[in-house]
Amino acid sequence: MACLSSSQLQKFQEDGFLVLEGFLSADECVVMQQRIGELVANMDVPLHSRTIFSTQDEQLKVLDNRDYFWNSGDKIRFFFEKGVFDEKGNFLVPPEKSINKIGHALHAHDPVFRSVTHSPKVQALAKSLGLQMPVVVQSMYIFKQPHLGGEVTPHQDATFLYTEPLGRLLGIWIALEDATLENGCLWFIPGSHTSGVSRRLIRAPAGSIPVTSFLGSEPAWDNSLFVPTPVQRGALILIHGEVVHKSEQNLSDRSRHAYTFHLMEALGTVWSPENWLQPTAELPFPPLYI
Ligand code: AKG
Repeated sequence: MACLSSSQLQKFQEDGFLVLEGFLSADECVVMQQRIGELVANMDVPLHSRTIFSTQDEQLKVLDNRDYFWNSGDKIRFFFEKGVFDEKGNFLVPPEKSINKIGHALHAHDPVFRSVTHSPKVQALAKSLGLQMPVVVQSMYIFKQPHLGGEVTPHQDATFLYTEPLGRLLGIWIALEDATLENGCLWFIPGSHTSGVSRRLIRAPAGSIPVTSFLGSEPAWDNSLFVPTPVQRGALILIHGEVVHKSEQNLSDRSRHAYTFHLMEALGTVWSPENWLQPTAELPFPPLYI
């Protein structure tokens, strides 16, 4: 299952994404969801760090304590949906229904997510894609909460995780619950990964405000070009770093949990020193093959 056939490889090269249904079993999904339940039950986010993650008005809009987000690359941190706090930062909805995502180093610090990320199945998949020295650059658990889960506006992942040369970034997105048209499945523009990157998020030198800015702008993509990609629980979607994709708001009463992480082929690749996310002394990007 984890080894791609030549027709799957060809489809990935043509479309810039590929669905692998049944990559994980329902039981494997439940283990991750239960672990997230424990992390959320023990979550302690100080009032001043209650940070809203939204891609609605701009791709990355962080309110309140910006450092809480920008320094989360080597930590496990919690980010919230819009409208879940009162003006003092108290929860207006149950905390477990308020989280947009957890990021960005579950793969390094949590044993359950480390084990899935480095599992033999994922390693075999990376090998069949020809990756020689893949490293894990980040991970996220995305909740897409019922009624509250915000949209993720059209983007290319390399906008945020830029490499030279391009073409070295791969997203692995695993549905832990069925992802449907109603609860906010992913949508892709097939073949949109071949024309470079429209914009880049650049980290400003330390101490500067704003902390980041965009070079270039996201084109106004024609909505009719996007193809919905509903998948069942346990499906894995391979996402080329430059393919344009999005997900819509979840207006349904069912959540759409997903675990996602990004790999970079480190051989012959330069990770941009201007990326918001940088390897740190505490957490250099871990090799996938361990
Ligand atoms: C990303 O992580 O780049 C995504 O686009 C994920 C969007 C989603 O899970 O809704």
